[in-house]
Amino acid sequence: PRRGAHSVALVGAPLSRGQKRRGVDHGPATLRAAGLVERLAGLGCQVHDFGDLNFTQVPNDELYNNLILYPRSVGLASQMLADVVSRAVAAGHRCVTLGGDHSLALGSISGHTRQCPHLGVIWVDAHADINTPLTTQSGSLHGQPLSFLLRELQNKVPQLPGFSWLKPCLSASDIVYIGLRDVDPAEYYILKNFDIQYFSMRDIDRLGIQKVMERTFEQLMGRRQRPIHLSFDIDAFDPSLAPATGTPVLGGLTYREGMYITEEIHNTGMLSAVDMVEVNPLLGASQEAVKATAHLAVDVIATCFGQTREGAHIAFDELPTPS
Ligand code: NNH
Ligand code: MN
Ligand code: MN
Ligand code: MN
Repeated sequence: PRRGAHSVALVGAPLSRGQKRRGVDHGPATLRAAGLVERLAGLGCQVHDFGDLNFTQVPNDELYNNLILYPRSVGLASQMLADVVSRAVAAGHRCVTLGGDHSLALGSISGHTRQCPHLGVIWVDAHADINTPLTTQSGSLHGQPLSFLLRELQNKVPQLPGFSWLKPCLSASDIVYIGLRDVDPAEYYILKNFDIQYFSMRDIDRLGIQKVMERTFEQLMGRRQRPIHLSFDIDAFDPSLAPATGTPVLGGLTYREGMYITEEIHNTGMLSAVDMVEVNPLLGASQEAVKATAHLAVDVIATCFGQTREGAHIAFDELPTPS
């Protein structure tokens, strides 16, 4: 491979049972159609496309506790994804998971920690996704994945059907949020009570994105370098930029803030896995709206792997000489 090039595994995870809107299972196809593979290849990455996982709905997947939707289907899909992500990372690839809804982070982070037990998570999202099955108001598992992964919360989280394979693998100090602006009361209690580092949109307004990234790396890598798992919910962006998503919230990231976040993450050299989630091609007001959202998601991923705004990632080390 060329100097500085990355070996990138792509895993499509067309999971939609973690939320209620139709269409998010078409996310992987939409991101591929937006030219993801070609963009990564153009950056000099070696792309290993693992294709899309085949998630079958588990029959008789009844509500848990009269509220939680499709626990067995989400549990099984995440278990399958965990195995693939673990294998991809073990084979030496950076692993990109294409969602699908955000409940897939149960699988991608679990699988990643099997190979990298001390990784740090950067969770870019309008939402905190840390409700427990006992605090969720929606019943949707995409609003809950971090509660299952956090060691500190285990005595507050019931065992769901389909989740027996899952072991908590993160500590509160391993997570940094960026972009929050729609946090439920119980989630806010958890963030404060367990001292989880977060940078809300208000914090980005106050500090600027540069300080936010400095403090993010100080939190995660201040003591020692460690692999990074970036879990990127496209709804972190302002809905004017990313309209094709299930739960848009006003006042999100600008394009420049999004690119700065991923440029800085790439520059650490420690990025090991990425989730790109919640792109839903059935929810754009127009075909253009869907294309804009997908293209933005591809820009995020490409920037993670070396695309920059100031010049080429691959060094051009000699100018042609006239003969
Ligand atoms: N907090 C809400 C819930 O628990 C909304 C979660 N929706 C998301 N998360 N899109 O990223 O369901
Ligand atoms: Mn999310
Ligand atoms: Mn979200
Ligand atoms: Mn690089």
